[in-house]
Amino acid sequence: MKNAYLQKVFDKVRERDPNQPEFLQAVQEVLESIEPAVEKNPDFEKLGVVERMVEPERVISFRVSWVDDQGKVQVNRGFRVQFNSAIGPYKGGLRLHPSVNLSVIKFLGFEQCFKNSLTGLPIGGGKGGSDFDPKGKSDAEVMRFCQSFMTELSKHIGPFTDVPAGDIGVGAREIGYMYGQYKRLNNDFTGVLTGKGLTYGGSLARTEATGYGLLYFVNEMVKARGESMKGKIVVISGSGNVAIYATEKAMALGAKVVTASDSNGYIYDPNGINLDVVKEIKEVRRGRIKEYAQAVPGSVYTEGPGVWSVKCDIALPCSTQNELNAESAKTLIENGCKYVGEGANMPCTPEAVDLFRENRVYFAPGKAANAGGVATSALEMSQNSMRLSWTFEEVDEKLRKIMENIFKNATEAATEYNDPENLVLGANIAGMLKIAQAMIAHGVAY
Ligand code: NDP
Ligand code: 2IT
Repeated sequence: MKNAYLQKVFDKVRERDPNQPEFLQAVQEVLESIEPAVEKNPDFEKLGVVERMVEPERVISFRVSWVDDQGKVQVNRGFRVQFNSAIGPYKGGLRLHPSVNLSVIKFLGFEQCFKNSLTGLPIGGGKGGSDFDPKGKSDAEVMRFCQSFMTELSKHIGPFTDVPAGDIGVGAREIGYMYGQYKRLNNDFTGVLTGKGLTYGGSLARTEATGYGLLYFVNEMVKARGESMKGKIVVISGSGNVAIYATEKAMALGAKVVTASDSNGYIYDPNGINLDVVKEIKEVRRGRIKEYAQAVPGSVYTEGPGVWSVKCDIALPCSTQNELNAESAKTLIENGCKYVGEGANMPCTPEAVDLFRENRVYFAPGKAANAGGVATSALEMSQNSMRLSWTFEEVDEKLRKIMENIFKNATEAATEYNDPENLVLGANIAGMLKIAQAMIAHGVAY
C-alpha cells in the first residue's frame, strides 16, 4: 500500500486482530484497490471514514445448545456481525460449517457491505453463522439446532434492523425452521429472513438468483470482449445452491459445463453435466458428488481438489474462500482459460488474482459477480413490504438488469483510472463511495 493513511489503517487492523487471516485478507484487498479514490477524497482521513469501515458496528457471539438424537446436549458457537448500516438494514447470509469462526464471519460481513452497495438497493452489510456441521445430522437435529440458534439471534434482528438469509449449509430447510422459531417467539409475520419458502413469503427466483446472476455478469464480460457464451467450455466448482444454478444458466446461454465438485472430489463429464442428476443427488438426497459417476456413463470422478486442472475457457469457483490458489491459476492460464467469475466469496487467493491480471484473464470479484443472490433477497424484502409477489419472469428480469448495471458501474469506475477491465478496482471503489457518502452524511456522535 503506497498511501500512508491506508497503510496506517491496515496496520491497526492487523494489530487488533492478528489472528483473523481471512478478515485481514479481505481488508487488505479492498484497501489496496481503493487507494486512488481515497487520494481523490482527502477528507476521508480527517473524518476517519476508512477506520470506521473496517470496524464492525456490532459483533454478537453466542452459545447455541441443542439436544441431539441420543438425548445428549451439544454446544456450538453462533455469530452475527452487524458490519455497516449506513445505507440500509444489515443484510447478509448465515453460514453453517465447521470452519466458521469470527475471522470468517467478519471477512464475509466486510465483503457484504460493498457487494450490497453495488446492487444499488438500500441494504447494509452483515453476516452470521455457526460452527455447527449439518452434514450427517438428522432433520430433527437440524431443526433443534436452528430453533436454538434463532432463539438468541431473534433478539438482534428485525425487518428494519437486520435481515439474514442463507449461505453455505443454509438453504430452504434451515430458513424454514429459523423463520418458524422467529414467528413463534415474536408473534410477528414479517420479512425478517430472505430465502423463505414460496408458501410463506419467499420470492420466486431467489433460489436461482446467485447462480443466474453470476452468468448474467459473466455474459457481460464475454460480450465486452466481443465474444459469445455459445460453445464455451466452463469449469465450475461446488455442487450447492450457487454451482447448480450457475450451471443451469451457463447451459441456457449455450455453454458446456463439464465439472461439478464437493469437498471430497470432482466429476468431469466431457458430454456436459446432466443437471437433473446433480439436483437429484444434492437437492433431494443430500448425497455426494461421486454418485454422479455411477449414474452417468462416460463421466469420471476424481478424489481431491483437482477441478482446476480441467481445461476450460471460463472458470467459476462456487464453493468457498481460497479454493483457487496460484498453482491452480497457473494451470488454468496454461490451459487457455480467459475468464474467471467468483460465484463464491473470495474463492481466489490474492496470488491467483494477480496472476489472472498479469495474464489478461478477465476477472470478476465475488462482490460484483455473486451479488445477484442478495439483490434478489432485497427484492424479496420489497415484495414482503408490499404484501404481494412478482412472477418469476419479473424477478429474473430485475435481477438481469441489476447484474448488467453492476458490470457497467464497476467498469465505469475502473475506466476512470484507465484500467477498464480491472473489476476489482472498479467494484471496490464504486461500492465504497456510496457507503462513504452515507456515513459522512450521518455525522459522528460525540
Ligand atoms: P451450499 O452449502 O449450497 O454449497 C456449498 C458447496 O461448496 C458444496 O458443494 C460444498 O461441498 C462446497 N464446499 C463448502 N465448503 C467447502 C470447503 N471448505 N471445501 C471444499 N468444498 C466446500 O452453499 P452455496 O452454494 O450457497 O455457497 C457457495 C459459495 O457461494 C459460498 O462461498 C457462499 O458464501 C457464496 N455465496 C452464496 C450465495 C447464496 O445466495 N447462497 C450468495 C453469494 C455468495 P460439501 O457438500 O462437500 O461441503
Ligand atoms: O454472500 C451472500 O451474498 C449471501 N450469502 C446471500 C445473502 C442474502 O442476504 O441473500
